[in-house]
Amino acid sequence: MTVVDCTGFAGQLTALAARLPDIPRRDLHGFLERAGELAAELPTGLGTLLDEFNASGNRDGFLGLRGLPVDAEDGLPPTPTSTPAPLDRPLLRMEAMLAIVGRRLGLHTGYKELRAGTVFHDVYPSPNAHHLSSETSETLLEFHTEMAYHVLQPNYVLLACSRADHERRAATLVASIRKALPLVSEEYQNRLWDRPLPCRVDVAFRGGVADPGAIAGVKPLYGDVTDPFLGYDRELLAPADPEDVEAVGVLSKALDEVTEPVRLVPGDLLILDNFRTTHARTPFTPRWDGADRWLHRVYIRTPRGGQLPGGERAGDVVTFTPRS
Ligand SMILES: O=C(O)CCC(=O)C(=O)O
Ligand SMILES: [Fe+2]
Repeated sequence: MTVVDCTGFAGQLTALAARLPDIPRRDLHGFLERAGELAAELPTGLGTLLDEFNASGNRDGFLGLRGLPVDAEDGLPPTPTSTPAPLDRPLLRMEAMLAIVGRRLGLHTGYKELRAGTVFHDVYPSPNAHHLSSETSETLLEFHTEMAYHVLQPNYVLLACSRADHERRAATLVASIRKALPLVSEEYQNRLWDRPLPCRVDVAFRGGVADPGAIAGVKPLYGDVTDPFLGYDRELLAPADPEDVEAVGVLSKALDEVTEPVRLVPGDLLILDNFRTTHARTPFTPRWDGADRWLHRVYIRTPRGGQLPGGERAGDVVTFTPRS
């Protein structure tokens, strides 16, 4: 598993974070521009790791950073119960890490229809969450490639942890196509190759319609034949042709077989290669006591896969066009 101990960098990272504006949401473009400057000053060992991951990825499809500077439990506000965060909320340390690490990789992106187009998301359990929502807790959040159905799909999903669940039971599951592909026979690979399958979209992108159905087309495998990209969503992908159903079933099983669990603890930052993996989260039990699991999330776009057509800045908000 690709988890890197960053405790040795904590002093330098704390010093970098201190040079960021204290109220990130007041001028988010300015905040992320500053983060971009600081990203160039990351300790060489860490900066190089990020650059290498960005250039070629790895077999696991993720990079975990452990031991980053995090707010102490007694200095942390209660876990949120609503979204988006107030505009005047002071910068948290894990948000600072998402800003700087994210800028080393690419451009933070807001999605207009999702969480009011905000860029920094709080991920926390919510009672009665929709079963497809990151706010679920006692049910499994099934495998999904984030916004696989969106033309401007993010290249990376970054999750940073301020609080774990009380029992430290929740695991973020990651399945990598580089590991799963050899388990899929050539016949099924060919079936899934460059073939857009009907795909539903998440609730935020349904335009207020309860169920618009499969309005997108998602290719499970595409890109470079020897090192393909993956688009896989266990809930939303809706193949209709029996041969497609069978091939998706084989891919699905292969992904299960190579799944790696990551239990995020405070000070962890997980970088998911969203073009080569699918991710999930196992159940946990919230106590609704203000100290429930609390992650921070950002989406990063890079030039890979044509995700930056031109002229973008970190912090831009994009609108939905389904893949077809
Ligand atoms: O809670 C987690 O570990 C992951 C949730 C998730 O899939 C997300 O926030 O995108
Ligand atoms: Fe997700």
